[in-house]
Amino acid sequence: MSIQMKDRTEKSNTSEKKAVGESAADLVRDKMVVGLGTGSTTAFAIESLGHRVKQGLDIRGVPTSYQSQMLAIEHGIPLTSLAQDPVVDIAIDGADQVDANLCVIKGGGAAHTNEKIIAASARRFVVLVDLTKVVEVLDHYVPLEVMPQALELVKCQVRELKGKPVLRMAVHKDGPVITDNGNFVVDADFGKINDPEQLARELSGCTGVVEHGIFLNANEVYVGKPDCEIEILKRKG
Ligand code: A5P
Repeated sequence: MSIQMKDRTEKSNTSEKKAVGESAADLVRDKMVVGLGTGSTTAFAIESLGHRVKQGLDIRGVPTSYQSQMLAIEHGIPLTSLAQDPVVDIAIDGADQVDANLCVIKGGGAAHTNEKIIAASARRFVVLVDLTKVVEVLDHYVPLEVMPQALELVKCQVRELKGKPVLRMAVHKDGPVITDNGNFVVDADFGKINDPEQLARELSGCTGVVEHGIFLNANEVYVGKPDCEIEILKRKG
């Protein structure tokens, strides 16, 4: 089992994820266009939104992945796209790690490019995590969605930035993970990331990287605690 898979399977914290998922769903109002994130935490928000839709809530969801598209269909949430609704009222999504300045690392589920497009199209971007994902200094690997033909070039550029690149391998498929957009994922370990803004700029400048997993535009982070209380971290200023 790769390190990445271990991270995703060992930390489940289901009750905290459910609590933040349900409270994020409560932020949604009638007529809103809602960005539907990817992952096990947002799945609870989608399920909860589905219950409210059955009770009459009138919303349209913009899915960030096949996973969220399928879940939304399963729970009866009407879907739309950025082509039809280019402005999203609220995007709700999970994360792999968050710091106190609301810098976020995403992409553990290989969906960060579509997640970033939808978060950037949103008036309000709400991130959902459990307490284990909140840190002083980010040190999670940074997922990079990479054009397949640029794999070796991207690995070289990551090494020049003092990172250790690993091609993410699939679990129930031979060979690499292929994203919903048909690309590879390289997980880049930079150790402690003291300046996420700078690293984000540098990764954006790497040829062949479609998108990196550092998100700097979260408006709020909902943190689920073990007692199922929720702390809301808000962007300062
Ligand atoms: C998908 O690529 C990711 O950005 C997820 O949103 C992130 O990994 C959080 O997933 P969990 O809620 O399953 O921990």
